[in-house]
Amino acid sequence: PDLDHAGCILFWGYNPSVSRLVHATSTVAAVRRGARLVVVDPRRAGLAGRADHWLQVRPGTDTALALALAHVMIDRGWFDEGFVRRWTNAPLLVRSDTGRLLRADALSPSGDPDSFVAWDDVGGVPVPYDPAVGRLVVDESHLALFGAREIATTSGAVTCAPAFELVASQCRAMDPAAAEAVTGVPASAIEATARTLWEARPVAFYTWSGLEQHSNTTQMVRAINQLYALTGSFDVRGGNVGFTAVPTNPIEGAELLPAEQRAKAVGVVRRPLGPARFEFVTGEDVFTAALDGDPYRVRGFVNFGANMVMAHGDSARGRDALTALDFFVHADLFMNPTAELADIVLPVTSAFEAEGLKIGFEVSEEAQSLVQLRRPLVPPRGEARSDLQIVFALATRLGLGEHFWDGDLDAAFRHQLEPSGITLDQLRAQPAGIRVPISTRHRKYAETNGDGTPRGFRTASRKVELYSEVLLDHGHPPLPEFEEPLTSPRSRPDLAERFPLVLTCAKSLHFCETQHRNVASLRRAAPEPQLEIHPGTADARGIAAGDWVRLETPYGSVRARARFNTSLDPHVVCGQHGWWQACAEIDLPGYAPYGPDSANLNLVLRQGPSDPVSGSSPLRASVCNVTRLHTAPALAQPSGM
Ligand SMILES: Nc1nc2c(c(=O)[nH]1)N[C@H]1C(S)=C(S)[C@@H](COP(=O)(O)OP(=O)(O)OC[C@H]3O[C@@H](n4cnc5c(=O)[nH]c(N)nc54)[C@H](O)[C@@H]3O)O[C@H]1N2
Ligand SMILES: Nc1nc2c(c(=O)[nH]1)N[C@H]1C(S)=C(S)[C@@H](COP(=O)(O)OP(=O)(O)OC[C@H]3O[C@@H](n4cnc5c(=O)[nH]c(N)nc54)[C@H](O)[C@@H]3O)O[C@H]1N2
Ligand SMILES: [Mo]
Repeated sequence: PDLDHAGCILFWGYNPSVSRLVHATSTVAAVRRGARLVVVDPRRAGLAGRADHWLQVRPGTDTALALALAHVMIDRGWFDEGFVRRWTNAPLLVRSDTGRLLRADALSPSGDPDSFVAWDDVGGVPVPYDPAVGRLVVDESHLALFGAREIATTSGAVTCAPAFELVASQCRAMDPAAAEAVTGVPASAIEATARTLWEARPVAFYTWSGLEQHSNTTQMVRAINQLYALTGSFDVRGGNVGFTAVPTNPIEGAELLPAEQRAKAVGVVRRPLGPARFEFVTGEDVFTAALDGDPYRVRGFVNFGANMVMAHGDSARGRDALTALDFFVHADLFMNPTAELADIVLPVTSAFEAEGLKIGFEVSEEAQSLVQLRRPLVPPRGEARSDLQIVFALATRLGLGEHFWDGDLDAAFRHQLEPSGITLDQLRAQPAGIRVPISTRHRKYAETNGDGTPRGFRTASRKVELYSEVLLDHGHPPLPEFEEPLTSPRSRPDLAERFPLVLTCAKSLHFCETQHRNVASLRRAAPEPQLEIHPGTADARGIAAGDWVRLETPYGSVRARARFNTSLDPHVVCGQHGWWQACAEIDLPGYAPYGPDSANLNLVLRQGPSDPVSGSSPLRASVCNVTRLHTAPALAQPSGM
């Protein structure tokens, strides 16, 4: 998000006041200069208090809200028609018989099977769109966006409609009144927000964890991106901009992985469009592979600092999965509950004990131009080595030295930096970093390739695919549609009586994820795990502010201290994950990762039912209940960590 130039900032499931202060600072400055701010969050957290519109959405129902906003914008004509016609697949015709996009070879035997078809409203004829050329033969302003037509195909008449007609009717079904019933956000607030998004363009938006941990995350994020496409703000100044990167040599080695190895990625069969496509695996798929041998038994695991059992849903299953491995190596700074399960623990240096090269800092053009080689501030302790040193040493011993500069880290850095024009020696001499002049280019999709065709987007149609044939072909809805979160009281009426509340979670200001509870200065500020709860909800359960409570889900219970939050919906509570570590210095206890006295939120959450496209786990919209804990908790003693 180009916050410095945005007319309107939209934060959706993102609280930079906790998670990314540089974004929060820029946003406050933007608001001061008159930018509008929209925050979508079940909690009135951070900048929500300063927002023009704070939309208090019920956890996991964000798709409905995005569809309703899009409906208002389409209905009022508040959308960037030029962008939608020219750069999205909105005008391309969709066949009502198959749901697929109409191809030119359906119109005549000589038609190109790779060309799509739009309807020319001026000429009254179908016109082909060849993605290889990237332009139509008629001006885009002639194309129909609405309505349905009988199109004569080689196999008879087929009713076809422009993709945008289908988008519009899908959104119409979730008008503000319908969305209010689903999300809890008043229809009037939806109308007013749609107006702001349109009138205060360009819109810069950001989403993060609030939307990542749901059973319907993919469609949710698609719905928001669809809304964003309507604003036409993509890659314009003040919108979401692909800032130019300092030129470097690629070092990922993606080309070294042969296709037959890629095909073995755990999860690629179940979710071919998901993370496995990019050589990532989900925790759920790793645990299933290790425990059930599906798709094959994972036997070995090398883990650089992921606290798997604490960070993923179903911690006990995570422990079983890691225990089932033949060989498990974990590299970390601390003996966390995951490291405890490893055969070998490799001690790593902290960021302050090793050199770190960072090329570009993402958040703005200025930040992107900075290259820094941060020097170690203190020498490493004991046998600790940096992650890179460990990787390079392992690779060399495995006979892969030729791909790792024979273990020479400096040589690797030099290679990476070469196109930047900056040398390693210059960086070592200037630890504050060196700026490489870069200039931001906007609307790069409209630039021309060497062959004269427009660059467009990296999709089959080279357009923003509002209507996704790729998803359709994989058995998913081609347009974003609302699905109730699969673990909520509404989707699980069988559980709703015992577990009437919705549990979500958020990051802690003081700690990063499962870390840092051992740091006295931080732990003093946040000594115990907290559960945010509405005072009325607490009162009905005999809970006073600061009481220890038992948070129950169908899978068990964990403890936390009640913290009252009057701005919460009375049906929603918000927990914190990551509590296990003790702080010996100020004598504050640790908490068992498993068992009845645990404070580990992920012990009582599950990895499924996960998002069918991405595999995202439903950690943020779970049925739960809260009761008062009457007995003093028996806590683990502070250990030396
Ligand atoms: N201090 C600190 N900073 C961090 C981290 C940390 O642990 N501590 N972690 C880092 C990491 S790894 C990440 S990924 C980022 C994440 O950064 P953020 O995305 O900002 O993290 P969260 O606070 O988890 O979630 C953001 C907001 O989403 C809201 N939310 C919860 N459920 C829903 C929902 O269903 N819909 C919507 N719209 N909102 C919802 C929460 O109330 C919260 O205010 O932060 C990074 N920065
Ligand atoms: N319920 C619930 N679960 C969540 C989340 C949530 O919001 N709610 N958030 C999710 C998110 S967004 C994320 S990113 C994950 C985070 O989960 P993890 O990836 O496990 O992240 P951390 O707990 O920050 O760090 C794990 C370990 O890394 C070690 N470490 C720190 N620095 C280094 C280093 O330089 N090298 C090495 N090798 N190790 C290091 C730390 O000591 C720590 O033990 O958790 C996820 N789990
Ligand atoms: Mo994260």
